[in-house]
Amino acid sequence: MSRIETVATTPFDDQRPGTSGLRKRTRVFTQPHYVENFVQAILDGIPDKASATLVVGGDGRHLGREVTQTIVAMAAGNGIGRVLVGQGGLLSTPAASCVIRKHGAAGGIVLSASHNPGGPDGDFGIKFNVAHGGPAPESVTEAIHARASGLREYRIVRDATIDIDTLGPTRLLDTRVEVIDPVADYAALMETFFDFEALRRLLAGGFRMRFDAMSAITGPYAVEILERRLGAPAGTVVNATPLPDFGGHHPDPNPVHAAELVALMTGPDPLDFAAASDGDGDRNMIVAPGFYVAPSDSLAVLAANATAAPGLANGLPGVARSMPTSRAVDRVAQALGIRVYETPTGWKYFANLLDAGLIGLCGEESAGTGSWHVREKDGLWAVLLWLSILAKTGTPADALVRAHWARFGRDYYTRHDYEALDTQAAGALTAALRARLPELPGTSVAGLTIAQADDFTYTDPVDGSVTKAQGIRIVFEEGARAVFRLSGTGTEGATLRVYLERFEPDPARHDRDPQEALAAVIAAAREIAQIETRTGRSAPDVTS
Ligand code: VG1
Ligand code: CO
Repeated sequence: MSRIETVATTPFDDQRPGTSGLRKRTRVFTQPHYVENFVQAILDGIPDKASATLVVGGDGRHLGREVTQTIVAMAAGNGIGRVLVGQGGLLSTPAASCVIRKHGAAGGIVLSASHNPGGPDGDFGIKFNVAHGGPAPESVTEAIHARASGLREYRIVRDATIDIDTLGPTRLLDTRVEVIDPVADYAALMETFFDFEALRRLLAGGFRMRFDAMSAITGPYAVEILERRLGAPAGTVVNATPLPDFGGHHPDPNPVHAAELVALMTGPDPLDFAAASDGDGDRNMIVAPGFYVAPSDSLAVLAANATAAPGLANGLPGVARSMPTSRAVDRVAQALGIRVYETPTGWKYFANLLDAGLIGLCGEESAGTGSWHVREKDGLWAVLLWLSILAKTGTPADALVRAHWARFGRDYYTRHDYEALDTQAAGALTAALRARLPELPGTSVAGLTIAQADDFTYTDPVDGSVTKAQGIRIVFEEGARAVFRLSGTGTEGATLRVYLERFEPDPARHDRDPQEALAAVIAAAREIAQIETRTGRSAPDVTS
């Protein structure tokens, strides 16, 4: 007989969620009580448990099935009224957001470390989303952290194994457990947002595309939507089966980790369009014939053409971008006469703006794009919006981007990541940079003149909350900018992200290699932050 057991435990000192949930090495999560402690801290924050619904699912990575079972057993142990579990423990991050909203859940737990590799030697993560479907705001993650830091016991139903592979409801003590189709609600939502008829016509008309699911969660979603509902030929979606170790790859859709797709598109016989998504399905990479479309440019192109989708047919009330995202979308907003909100990195800051109806589109330089339809970034949704625009305009993707640059100018953009740095050295680098901010304006570096230097503070226009120290901005007089911040999702040492951009209005100069076009900004950033002296690194580990 199943019964509720109260288990004594001691707190862990490292259960503070970062940019996107609690993300650690898999072997950190396999320590006895580690998962249970954090889950208890989440459940403790859910009010009216007996009438609450909790959503559970993840990207299919190693450990996901076991942790799904643990969460169901703990939800029952804590008297949660209803648990919706994605079949097989699967739910993409945007689908989890969709399910939470559609079924009026109190929240959802998403098991993913996003684009980080999976497996016993890879990473695992637990994210908590609140009732609006978006990532828990800082007030909630801080409360979870405080709770976890003092936790002495957790409640769990022992000897409970739920069949998470068979659709339908069962009971575990007083808790109703429903195993749901992970794709159905999401696919239905996409049918309401987009004109599937128009997309079907595009895909039936000889349009050639590829979607690389990178052996991660978007496979089943993309096969259902692109191939089954929209009629794209079988095989359009590649690496479509979610694997616990993502086939040994990094499920990160960028030109480094999706090199094959970029090679195909920049080779002699490119397709009309190619895209990829990350481990948990919230990021997107877009590749036009001949070139990779920088996420900041993609956001700007989508903003300029958003009305191609019925879900945005009334136009955008405003747009938002994370601070390090390039200012390309600002130029579109100015032309449209709408406002741009500049937020800290991380999707949680967009939810208030979306809830208040202030924006209809938002995005990040890290390949996240989204809208009001859920409260997460959404990889496949971005692909469908691109296809809607291509269908409506009849313009090839490469020509569309070039025409965009010709009209608005091009914001050359790149991000340099220095990974696995010594944590102290990275902290000292940013501290030294911060200390020098007042003296920088007016000085020249690598032929560029610094106009403004500050540390980004965000005041949420809806609830007035203030978030400080969100990235150091150096703005140059020459239309260029460098931003420095430390990653909040890494699992080894510190990662320094350096975001570099420069505006080029002249169409005759829109065909350059971004690294070359940005050479002066790159040199200036390296010098201002003393990157080589302080980290010992003469080049970034990842350039995207
Ligand atoms: C990174 C990105 C950020 C994104 C976050 C979660 O955070 O820079 O834009 O929102 O990952 O994305 P950081 O702190 O490492 O820079 V995902 O797809 O990992 O859920
Ligand atoms: Co992700």
